[in-house]
Amino acid sequence: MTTIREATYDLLRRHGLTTIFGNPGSNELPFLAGMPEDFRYILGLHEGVVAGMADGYAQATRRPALVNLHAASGSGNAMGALTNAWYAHTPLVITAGQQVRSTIGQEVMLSNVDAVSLPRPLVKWSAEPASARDVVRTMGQAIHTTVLEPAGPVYVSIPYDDWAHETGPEEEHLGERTVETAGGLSDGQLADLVAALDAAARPVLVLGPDVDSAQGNDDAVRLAERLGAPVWVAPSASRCPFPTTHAAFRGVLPASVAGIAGLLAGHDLILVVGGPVFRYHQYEPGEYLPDGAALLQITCDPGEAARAPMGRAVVASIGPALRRLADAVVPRGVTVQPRPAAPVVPHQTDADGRMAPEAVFDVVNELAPEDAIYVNEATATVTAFWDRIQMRYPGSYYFPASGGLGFGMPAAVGVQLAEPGRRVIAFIGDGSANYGITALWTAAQHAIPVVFIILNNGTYGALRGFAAKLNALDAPGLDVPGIDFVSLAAGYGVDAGLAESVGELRDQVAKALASDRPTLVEVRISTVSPF
Ligand code: TZD
Ligand code: CA
Repeated sequence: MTTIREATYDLLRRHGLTTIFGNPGSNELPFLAGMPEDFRYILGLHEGVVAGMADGYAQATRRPALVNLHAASGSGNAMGALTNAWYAHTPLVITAGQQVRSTIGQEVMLSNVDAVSLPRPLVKWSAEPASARDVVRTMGQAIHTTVLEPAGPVYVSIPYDDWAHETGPEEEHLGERTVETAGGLSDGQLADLVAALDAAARPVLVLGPDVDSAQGNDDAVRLAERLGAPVWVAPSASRCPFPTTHAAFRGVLPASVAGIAGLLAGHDLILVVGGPVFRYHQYEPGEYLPDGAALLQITCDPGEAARAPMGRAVVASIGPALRRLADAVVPRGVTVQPRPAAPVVPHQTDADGRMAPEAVFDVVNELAPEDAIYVNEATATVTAFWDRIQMRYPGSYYFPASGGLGFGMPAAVGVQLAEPGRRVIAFIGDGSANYGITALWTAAQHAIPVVFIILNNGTYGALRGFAAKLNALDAPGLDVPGIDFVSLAAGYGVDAGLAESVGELRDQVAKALASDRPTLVEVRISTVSPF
């Protein structure tokens, strides 16, 4: 006899979903009891951290990840993290234990009342199987739905008395199913796009995060080189789609209407690939496009295509589209000159014992391996980061895709778990760190060797920048003094130290990179404007 529980594990195994990121409760125990030996369970101490670890893991593996949460309360704790997973197009199969079917209506303790509505609108699809005999098919539907383009989280609530039921003919063919997308450009669309690019006098590329998820980075380089076009990264960058060491790399566009139109002035064709048009943040109204410019967008997400305020959009799988465009455009034999080098900044502490963030990035860039992976959640210093940290390979950068804090520390753990052959270095602001601090414990327990660098300026630096812009400088709640991250790290079992000079920073980062355990380095930095 095969139970629904056994058949579900078998289905998960067939799809490679053998790592479970979770935080358990009573409703989940009947599924987890006797977990097969080829599965591993990664415990997170808060569901925001569980979802953030799974998000990092899924993005870095470019495969779906499995999450198991406790009913409504656990799911609720994960919701903030789902804002990031949703905008990152991260495939996550989130399961939540539900109370015994016959008792949900009584609203017994830890029942998930209206479970299907709970995670909306941050999931592509949510379900609670109508009977035990539909659990395995529903899980299959969840797995197929999460990866179909655009990928995104899905949610399944499962009453715990379902697991012990026997399977029957309903389950027989589920394991063999495959479901796939064939989202290519038609020949006519390709010819049209190529004609537009070839006809442009001064084209520019703007690349979004889905270029990196589709591993289209090399094709983006080829396309840029053949067109002789400069390359910008789309605003609010959550991944690095183009080598920052390439001469054509110009930086990350600012997240405002006026800022983007200003920087792209002079171009007659803006080709945006693998991202929304555009993920603006600070409200600086103005013309959406520079004078005389047309915009073409290629996105895998119909929602991104439909909601953009300008341009012609084509919905297609990013990898093949980029490859075919790069093959087809006429090489122009033009080489783009590199942008000016980042300004030199003194590498010393100021009178208050604070280091310039630029100096911290310089030291880490010098010591880190060339293929290091960066997770960034220090909000005011993002521009300095992109100016100074060199990233050459696909999968080198992760930032919260919707700006929801609490992603950085957990995602760093998930990415490092997915990429044991590369080192993950996480720059985390002293504000951001507190939303996901318990990820340190998981890193320590599994010896996941992330190098956490806490950039401590004692304040919500980005909000100070916004407060100045929004005439809100007297707003309360902008400072976070008095947090000792070295002690917090020690409390969760992570080796940690405070670097009080550039020399100490150098030593501690070198030591952290040599360690096979997680390490935290706290450094006091001066506050810079996020704009
Ligand atoms: N809560 C959550 C979950 N996400 C948010 N984005 C915010 C609050 C608001 N917020 C920002 O958008 S940036 C920021 C906050 C609180 C400050 C982060 O401070 P930090 O980094 O110390 O991590 P900086 O470099 O000092 O800005
Ligand atoms: Ca800060």
